[in-house]
Amino acid sequence: MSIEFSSGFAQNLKTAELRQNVKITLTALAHSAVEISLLCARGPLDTAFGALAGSENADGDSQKALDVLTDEIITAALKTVPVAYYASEEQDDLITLDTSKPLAVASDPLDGSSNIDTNVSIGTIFSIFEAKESAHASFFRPGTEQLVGGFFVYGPQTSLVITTGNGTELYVLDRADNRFKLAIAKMNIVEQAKEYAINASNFQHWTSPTRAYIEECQMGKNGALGEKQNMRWIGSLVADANRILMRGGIFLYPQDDRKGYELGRLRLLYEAAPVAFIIEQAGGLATDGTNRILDKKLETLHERIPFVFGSKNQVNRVKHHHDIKT
Ligand code: AFP
Repeated sequence: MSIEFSSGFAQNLKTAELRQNVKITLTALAHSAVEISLLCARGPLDTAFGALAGSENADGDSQKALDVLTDEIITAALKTVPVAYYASEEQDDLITLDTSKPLAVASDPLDGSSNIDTNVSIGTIFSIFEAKESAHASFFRPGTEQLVGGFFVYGPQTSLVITTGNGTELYVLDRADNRFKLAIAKMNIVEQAKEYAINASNFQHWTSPTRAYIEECQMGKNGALGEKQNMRWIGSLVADANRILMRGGIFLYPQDDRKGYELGRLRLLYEAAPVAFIIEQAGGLATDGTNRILDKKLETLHERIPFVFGSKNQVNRVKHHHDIKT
């Protein structure tokens, strides 16, 4: 298994040594992704599939057996590469692997896992930083300091969407020779599309700027947007993000007044920050409704953040509704 990196891949990273360490780490993650994709593809043929692990992760979500298994697969892979620290959605605390190594990796090993039984696309999200003097210092920093943001999608295609801050690339696993091959060298999100994604069942809990924007979408050609807007909600961040990268649109998981959702649902370190990096590098925007996600410094390991991303004009329209509210 290997990744056929593009000739320009990671050229913006400061040294050849750093580029090499990043490539080695990505290749190990890609090995894990192939293994995870095979587990997902076996579906209910595998007894562990979709079963509850009987535990909760640090965020209080119930863990599926596959959540735990994928975390073990990734931890084992990271032990073999130049990674000092690992932060996982599935672990309460940071994991120290080898303090002499130069990188730190954060990951949601199986995002969208509550969809496992339904056979829709799910994925692994990750972020790579340069390691600092401690595990804490390596992750408690703004997303602008990421070296790499990426996610694997386990769907009809097993793919890798990735950025090192030099544009966003798409690689697809060619199972004929077990290699991730470059499919799109420069992903480009259109500035305006006619699609929006939100879990509309939370309508009664939203703040007024979110309601105002979604009402505009629902009004279609009779509202301020002047055109019919289509809605999509997969409930799997990687799948919704992948669609927006391919054909534009907007994704919102805003804060709402349900207990525990005061900052939305998605986690900053291993969901919002890497996806925001990818989206910006593809020409889109990623905010918490108003402020740029990548400028937000991590304050608690599993903290959440309201997350709005996608086509520039649409994300700016959401900001407009927040600005006029304040
Ligand atoms: P799971 O990993 O528990 O399935 O959560 C998926 C997720 O974090 C993200 O991938 C989705 O966008 C979001 O939750 C869906 O949340 P709702 O179920 O509240 O719509």
